[in-house]
Amino acid sequence: MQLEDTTISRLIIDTYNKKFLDSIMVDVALVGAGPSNMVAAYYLSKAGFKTAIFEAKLAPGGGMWGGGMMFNEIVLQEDAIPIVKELGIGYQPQEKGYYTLDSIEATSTIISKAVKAGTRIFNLIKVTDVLFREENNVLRVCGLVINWSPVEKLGLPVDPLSIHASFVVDGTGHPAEISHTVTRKMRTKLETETGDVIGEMPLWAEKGEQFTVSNTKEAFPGLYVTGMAANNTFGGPRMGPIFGGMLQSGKKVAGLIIKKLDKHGQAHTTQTTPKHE
Ligand code: 48F
Repeated sequence: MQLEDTTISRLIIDTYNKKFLDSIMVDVALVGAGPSNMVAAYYLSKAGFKTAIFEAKLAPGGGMWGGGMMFNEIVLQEDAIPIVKELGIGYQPQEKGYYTLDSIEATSTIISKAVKAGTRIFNLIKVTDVLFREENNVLRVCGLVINWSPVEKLGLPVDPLSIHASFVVDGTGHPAEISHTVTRKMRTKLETETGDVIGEMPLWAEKGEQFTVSNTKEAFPGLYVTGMAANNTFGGPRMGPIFGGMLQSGKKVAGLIIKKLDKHGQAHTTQTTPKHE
């Protein structure tokens, strides 16, 4: 077979454009490809909703690859094992209901499962802002404003593009970037105790894990928070390299959104993303 350079380029440009165009209106747009958002995306896609993740970095996976202090193993508690089993990640039972997972296997499997379920992951794209509209006298987040990460990094004066979504999920981890954007730019209050991003507390594994799941909820009409972004937004300790709460938070946020999408019949499309399973 003779290889033509221009055919290779055309195929890349053509297939990327189709994929991107098919994702400018989605049911759920998730910001950040960390473990919580990827688990959320897996369940949303599995339920048939059109789901896209926008990730600023080259590699999806967020803070899961590095385990604890670059020892690439993570710890999980018993409660999260059903999710690990469903995703097909290998795990080692240890003492007293603790489990360890190879962080490379865990991260790569979650990415693969989300994509194979139909999630589109767009890497190297930074979410810089949200779209908002007034619906029945209520302000609501209804999409994302995106740009290439290098454009943002270099500070180039290039205007962004927009994505419309029925729901947006802030899974940006510790910075809770989208919650901050909403309070800073929309000059409005979040559904937190103070109306603002409350802020993350120091490390306490047990409480951090509990809070990250209970803090997983709608922070503003149309905007949900998951993972560490939930603890920063609603206030709660960080938990360090134990990841059960992240997986449970992702599953919870997917369930909350699925209920709303089902109730309001808001799905833009039936899933048009090809499934690879
Ligand atoms: O931080 P991250 O892994 O989020 P998470 O799902 O998991 C937290 C754990 O990894 C760990 C922990 C558990 O003990 O505390 O930290 O809450 O992943 C967040 C992802 O969001 C991306 C970022 O590059 C990372 O991959 N991200 C952050 N801001 C943006 C973004 C943005 N504005 N646009 C696109 N991606």
